Amino acid sequence: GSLVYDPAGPAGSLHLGAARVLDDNWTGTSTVPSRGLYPHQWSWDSAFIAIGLRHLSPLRAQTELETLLGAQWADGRVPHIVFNPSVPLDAYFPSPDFWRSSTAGRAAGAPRTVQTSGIVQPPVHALAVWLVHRADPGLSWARAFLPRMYPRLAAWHRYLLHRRDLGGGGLASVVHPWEQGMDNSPCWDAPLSRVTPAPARSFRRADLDHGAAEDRPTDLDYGRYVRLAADYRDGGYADGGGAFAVEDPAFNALLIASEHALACIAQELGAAGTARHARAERLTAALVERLWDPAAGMFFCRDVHDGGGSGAHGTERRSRSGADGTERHSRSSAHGAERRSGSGALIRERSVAGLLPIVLPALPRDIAAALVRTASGPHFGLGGDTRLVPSYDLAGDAFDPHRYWRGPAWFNTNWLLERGLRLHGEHARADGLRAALLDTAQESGFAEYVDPYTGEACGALGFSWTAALTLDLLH
Ligand code: 9YW
Repeated sequence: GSLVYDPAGPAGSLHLGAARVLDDNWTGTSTVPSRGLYPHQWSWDSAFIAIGLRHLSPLRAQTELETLLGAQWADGRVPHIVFNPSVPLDAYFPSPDFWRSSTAGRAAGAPRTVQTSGIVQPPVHALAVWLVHRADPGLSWARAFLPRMYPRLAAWHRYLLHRRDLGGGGLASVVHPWEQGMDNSPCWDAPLSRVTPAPARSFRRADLDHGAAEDRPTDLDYGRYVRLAADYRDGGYADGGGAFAVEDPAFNALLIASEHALACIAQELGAAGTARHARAERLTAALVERLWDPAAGMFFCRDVHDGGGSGAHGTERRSRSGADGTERHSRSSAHGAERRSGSGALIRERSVAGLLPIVLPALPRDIAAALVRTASGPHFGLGGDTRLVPSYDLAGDAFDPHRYWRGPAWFNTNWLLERGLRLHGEHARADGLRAALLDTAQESGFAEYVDPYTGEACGALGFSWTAALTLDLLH
């Protein structure tokens, strides 16, 4: 059944608990994802946070997004981290002295006054701006929120659709695993295997001061993340030359959902939104054309730089990492010939990212229905074996229920699934997922991620987007 808001009842205490997390994590101009682990402002976190904050304080929600978009680069990119200058450099790695945005990013138009990273995160921002506006249109108009945000959001989408169409098929590519937001997803194992790791002694991981090593990415993963980011920086953050380029279904679905939101914002501002809605529909068609796999009943990533070697003869797969971070490599050709269209090859790993296009209104009905079947089947267990949908295939070789994006369930991806199920008329499944999200948020202390079977808390507690999306589900 649905929870009825009652300040004295269990939903009321959940509401208060979520509000307290967001208050504790508020800095005055934005919200940190987690006090200990992530002490700066993160891009897609802020979008999800604003979506929940609008129910508590529309002013704070607007400010959150204004702070983030205030750090936008002149080329349109919205950086994945905006650094808080009062936090010590060694509190988080990679720190501002690694990214060197104001010097290395000068040609790309990095801001002079604020330090940021040089990579991006999924573009949930136009959707967030639209939802925040709708929560209090009076305040929004009084502060000219939409007129100020619209040109920035339009430039952000322009950057992604023009500078990041590295595959030439109309979709945006990510150039680093951190950009897609699911840092150590098994989807990246094959494309990352071509990257020479930076030596472990050349950097110090601050994340291990806060999180259990067996719940986090391995040192080998980090070496490759550092190499890719350093090469991008040393090339002045120019796009097109990097070793890693992947078209991801979640990143692109969020871009398309945001393009629909941008159409609504344009209409609200008195312009015609039709061209943007039409573009979102064309992008939905491109997503299906390039990333949909009918046999698997889900979307896969496309490895733009896979020249065919591993694709034709089997993809390199990495088996579950041991607690000590050791890895074994094996070749597998179980899936046979790769389907190709244009550049690159599909990465046949089942990630929750491949279900998230369910948020798209223009998705063909048969594809939406297939996604619901896949989510409810043995690989993801929605409404069956799992409490919440895992980040990665329950039956996959690399599945690990506690290691970050290699199996645990996350609240943002489950919140997106809940929205998508509702959008496509799957109300009973959406209600079940909503109830499971609320219970798990409460029991886990607003954990960063949880064991998908048991709901056991992993990572940081008092995590901002978990609290924010809980609030959104309560309203
Ligand atoms: C890191 C802040 C970020 C999220 C990412 C998540 C993690 C940062 O935390 O990345 O240091 O690994 O993977 O999605 O935005 O919450």
